[in-house]
Amino acid sequence: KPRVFSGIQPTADSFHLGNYLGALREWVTMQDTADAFYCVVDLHAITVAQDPDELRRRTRVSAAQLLALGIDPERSTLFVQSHVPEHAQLSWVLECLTGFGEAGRMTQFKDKSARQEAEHVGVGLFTYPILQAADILLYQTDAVPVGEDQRQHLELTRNLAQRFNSRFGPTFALPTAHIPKDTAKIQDLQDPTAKMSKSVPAGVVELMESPKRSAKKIRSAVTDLEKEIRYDVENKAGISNLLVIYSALTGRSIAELEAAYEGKGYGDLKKDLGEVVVDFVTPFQEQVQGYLDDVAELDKVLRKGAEHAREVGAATLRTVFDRIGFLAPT
Ligand code: AQP
Repeated sequence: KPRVFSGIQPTADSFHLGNYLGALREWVTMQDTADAFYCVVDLHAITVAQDPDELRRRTRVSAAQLLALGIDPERSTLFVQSHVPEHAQLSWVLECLTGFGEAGRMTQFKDKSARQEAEHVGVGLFTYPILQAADILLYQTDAVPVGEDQRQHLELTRNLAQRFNSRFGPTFALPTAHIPKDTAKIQDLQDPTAKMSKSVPAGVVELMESPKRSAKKIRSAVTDLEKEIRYDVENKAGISNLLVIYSALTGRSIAELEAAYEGKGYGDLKKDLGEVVVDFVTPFQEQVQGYLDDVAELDKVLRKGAEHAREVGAATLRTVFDRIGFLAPT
């Protein structure tokens, strides 16, 4: 079975539709065919300031959302990143192999650091993609289900793996990005030329917010001045984004939706899509609450996941330490 790894940050009270359609939906599907490792990446979360109690709470809320979306801890390894110290240990080794200029070319760092005052930009935000490479390489990962925004980080991961392998001998599997064809980048509802992102929360549909609110956000999504419901990203970014979301949530093709809405107005499309979203999030939220009602069981699932992840990760790290010449502890 191929090995799959991916992670998500516990930095909000809710995942959003972009996270779900760009990545998490694939996580669930890939469990069937792969040996999957899925991680709530709390080490990544602290690259920007976090309130400790909130971070703890959001880590559990994140895990509960993953379970409610269908991650099955009997088939996949679900765990919290800080429970497996090997992530940080491998990250240090990889940092020492990364060029300063190479790290500086990461566009996500440029975007995220530009949004903050220079003195508040931590070194961790800069080295974040290297920790991400460590996350992936630690498990000898073959495929990484992520959204389009992670493509560059995956390239860095592959470069670091190749560099290590050629300098110290074959050690890491070379991972490929598994980016969905149709939903790689869900756009913001208020600015359909920008990625739906929790950092710029104008037009973000959160899976945990009140379903009514989600429907309202969809009804007030920015569209264009024409009338025709047609997929055309160049000229009709807003409508195209809504069609992508609609199609992904219902399994109806975009062509089928275009035909079904011929002669109808944007208002009809938005109202119907709002209902589709409500029907999706309502049972989801009930399930999340169910998992949060039994925190002891949730923590047990995460503990078991971390135990298994540590076994696999520690084996890789031992090889790495040996290859680079660290004296084995006796
Ligand atoms: N808009 C999106 N479309 C498709 N995929 C997306 N992802 C995020 N936004 C979109 C994918 O979700 C996964 C988890 O991402 P993360 O934990 O790194 O969260 P994030 O990237 O921090 O989420 P945001 O909302 O985009 O936050 P900021 O603005 O902080 O970067 C990843 O696989 C990601 O590709």
